[in-house]
Amino acid sequence: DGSKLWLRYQPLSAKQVKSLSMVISSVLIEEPGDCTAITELQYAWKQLTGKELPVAASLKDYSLVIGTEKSKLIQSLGLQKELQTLGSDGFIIRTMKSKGNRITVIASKGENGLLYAVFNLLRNIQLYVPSSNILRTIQLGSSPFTFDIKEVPSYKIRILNHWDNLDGTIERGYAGHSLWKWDELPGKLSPRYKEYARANASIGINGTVLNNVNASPEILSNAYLQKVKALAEVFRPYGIHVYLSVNFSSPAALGGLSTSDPLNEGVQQWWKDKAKEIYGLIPDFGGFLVKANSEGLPGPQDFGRTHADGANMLADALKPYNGIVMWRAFVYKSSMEDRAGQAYNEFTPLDGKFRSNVILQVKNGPIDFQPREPFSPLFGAMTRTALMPEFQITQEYLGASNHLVYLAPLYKECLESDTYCSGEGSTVAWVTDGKLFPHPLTAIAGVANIGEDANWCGHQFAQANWYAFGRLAWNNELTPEVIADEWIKQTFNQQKEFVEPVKEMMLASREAAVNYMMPLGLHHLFAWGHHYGPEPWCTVPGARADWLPSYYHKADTLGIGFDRTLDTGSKAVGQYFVPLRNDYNKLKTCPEQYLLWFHHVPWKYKMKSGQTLWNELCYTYDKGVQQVRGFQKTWDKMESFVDAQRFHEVQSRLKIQSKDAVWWKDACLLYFQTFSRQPIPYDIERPV
Ligand code: GCW
Repeated sequence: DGSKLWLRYQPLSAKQVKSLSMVISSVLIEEPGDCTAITELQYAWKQLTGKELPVAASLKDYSLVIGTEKSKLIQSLGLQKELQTLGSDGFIIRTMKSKGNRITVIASKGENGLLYAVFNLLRNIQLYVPSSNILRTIQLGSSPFTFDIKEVPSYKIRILNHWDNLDGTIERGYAGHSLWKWDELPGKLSPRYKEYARANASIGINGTVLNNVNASPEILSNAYLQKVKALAEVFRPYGIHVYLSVNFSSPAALGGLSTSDPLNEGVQQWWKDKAKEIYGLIPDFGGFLVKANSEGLPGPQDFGRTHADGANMLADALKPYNGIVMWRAFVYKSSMEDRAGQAYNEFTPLDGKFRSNVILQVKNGPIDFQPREPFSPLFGAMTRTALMPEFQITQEYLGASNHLVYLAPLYKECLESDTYCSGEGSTVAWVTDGKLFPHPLTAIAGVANIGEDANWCGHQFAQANWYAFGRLAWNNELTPEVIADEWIKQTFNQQKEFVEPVKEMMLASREAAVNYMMPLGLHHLFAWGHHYGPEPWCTVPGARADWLPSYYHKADTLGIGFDRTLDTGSKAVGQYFVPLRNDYNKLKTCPEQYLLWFHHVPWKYKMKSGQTLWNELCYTYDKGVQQVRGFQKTWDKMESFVDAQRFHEVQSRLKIQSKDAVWWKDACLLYFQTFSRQPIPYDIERPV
């Protein structure tokens, strides 16, 4: 079953255990003594080899030496200076010689680093321990089966955002109800809390926002803070800090004040008192996440103040305790202004006005977690403000937990996008991870896809998206290929006949979803409210225009697409740096994957393939359908490699996905055909 996620530690073969014992045969730990890293190491070792790893009293051949910079042994190995460069979470795993002994050293500055190192070591052992007697070099070392690993995470804060409500439901959650049993807390602790913390620590996640950004003021009541404290205590040994989403009107709604104006002294004091109360209970509390003046939520603008006024007031309250504010830039109003350009227009004038413990949390694209969007132009545009990317792991716009869509390619596409803000090479990754602008804060957030389903994420393959987010947050240079490979091998098995086709399927799956849902830059063709299926024709009397698909596709008899160009359109393209601005602005140079995002294009426009736009749309939708049928065939062949439960679960969901893909194709093509007035080519699977 899927409950163990990627932490299955399947037993190594006798040969593998033998080769491993030629590298590590005992463990020696001086400082910090008892710690989660050691518990995890021993647990996994037993699973992998069938035996405990003997604890040595002194250094000998094949010792695994573990310690922080405080350890005398680590100091005697001359690693101290190097450890200073690793920050609190970084680590070294290195094979060395000491007094004639061949040893492996795991060292870090703080205890969290050791935890990440142990999980790294265990991953390497599982993925690369040679199955023959011939010892091999793993990672970067030069002698046989040598470790020479030094890692420092890309982002200081690697955080999940749970959109979990206090009544146990999850906004956009597709894996059952919330893991957090608010009614049982703080008295009763579900065993899954610890499992959750372990899983996160194993991929380097070090923070979690427990509650929905559409936040209930109640979360800050003392009764709830006691519950939060109980969770924080379970998470602490795994290096996970707890954060909360807060409602900006809490002083009025919860505290009974007459206002929540951030410049009001009573309001400021209320937040200061609240911070004191929180830190009295949870000394390592991380801070607040705030959705303000967005989708009807309260915020500083209700009082004629700016986002900076609001964020800074909270930041000042948290500052004495080293807490931070993650202030979301996901704002848009029902107005004549193009929604895609609104966040940029609202936030860029505030650049430089935020406190140093404020970070702006920016969704990867300018609209809303669509199957494909260009990156948000805010990245690179605010050089004096710390910015963090927000990705969605839960598949609100990607088939919920019915569709197999591996999201590492989507995350990576954004991180790798060149903003050109400081010339070529100014990628979103570099803009946000501190390489280009030295902000004291760096962070990255993922909206969690976790619920109380036995397999945690609804779809077995949705676990890969949680895994991929964590791995990219740790190292934004990893490739989707490497991450998929790691995940498949740990979650299923290492047989090449399984790993290769399944990896190929995963890597193709995001593009397939784009193809059958909204190719060529189309966006937001989703059904009203639930965002699962297609409804490009949707009309709702009295509804906001920007909540209807017609706002985004703008199909008419002349063509289709949103004109965001400088001359005839909304001008939102002007928010990108040169050369993107010019490239996107011109029909001829705009990448076709963003064509209908930036342009209203005639149906008969000639695409690079030589096809008309209309035909290209038809072929691309059809391609998406055929890709999913291909995934079904691939998976069917995997039956003998997987346990029956997981095999059937995935198989049945792929059936739904392929039916849905046809539904998307037929719905969109038949609807758009009423405008294009062109025939659907005979060589595609035609609507029935
Ligand atoms: O797109 C919207 C989602 C909302 C969500 C919002 C946000 C939490 O449909 O459900 O609210 O994004 O990110 O704040």
